[in-house]
Amino acid sequence: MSSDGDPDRAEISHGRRIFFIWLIVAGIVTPLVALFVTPYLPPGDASVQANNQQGINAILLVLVVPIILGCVVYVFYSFVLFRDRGDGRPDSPVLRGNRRVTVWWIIGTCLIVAFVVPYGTWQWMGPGVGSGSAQGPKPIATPPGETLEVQVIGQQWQFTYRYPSFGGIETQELVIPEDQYVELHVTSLDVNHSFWAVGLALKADAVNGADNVVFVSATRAGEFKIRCAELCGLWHGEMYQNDARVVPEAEFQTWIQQQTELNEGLLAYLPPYAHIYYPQPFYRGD
Ligand SMILES: [Cu+2]
Repeated sequence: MSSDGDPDRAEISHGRRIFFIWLIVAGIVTPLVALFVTPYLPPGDASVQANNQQGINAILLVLVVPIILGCVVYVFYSFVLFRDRGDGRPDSPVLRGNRRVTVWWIIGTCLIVAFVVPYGTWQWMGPGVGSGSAQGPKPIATPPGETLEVQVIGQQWQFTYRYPSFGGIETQELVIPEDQYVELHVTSLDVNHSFWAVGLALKADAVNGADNVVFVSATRAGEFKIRCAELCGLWHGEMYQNDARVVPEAEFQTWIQQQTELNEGLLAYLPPYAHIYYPQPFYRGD
């Protein structure tokens, strides 16, 4: 019996051909993606955390490209060879209960998961200081050395910032020094907001009564954007700041000095610095 007449053999030879086509295509495309696409992945390299996340995105992309190509090669192969030729014959060998395919499928997915889980856990909890996501009030991954504490207060509909090491002053603008670990304590005065500085790879829920800590070390001076990433009411869309700044240490000292002077008359009206605030019930409807 020829291989055409034996469905098992036909299956195997199609499988081999698909495998070799995939091997060639993936062998060419994957290195090209790794070389020319991954350097341009978000969120860039404006902070240690952004750099870290870009590395994670690069690895995941390089992992997924051969998988996607496997699907694409299979589909195109089927379009060409398994189309209905109108001669009444079955259009392809039936693939049902194929142990070899099943076993390789299970081994392949297990290997990927066995790599991704420890890798992700390491990136999250390892000494590389997490990946820029918020960790609640007691962070597991903490950065090396001294940190500058800055509080982010979400409120309808803006973010304000307090600097406890400078008398707890409150500012409208977020300015942080470059090359220094900043410990952001994110909270809210009212509804849920989400503090999102995409360029620095930071995202933290701002929740009333909660102190959500996230660390960042900006690698170069420049401006970055802040958005509220949680629908928080009528003017949610207005909760953005296009010119939050990373500045050199000396410039930061000058700026914080100016802010301290601006705060002189204001400090008496501010509540003492705390990690959470509750709105006072000035009025409660009956
Ligand atoms: Cu908001």
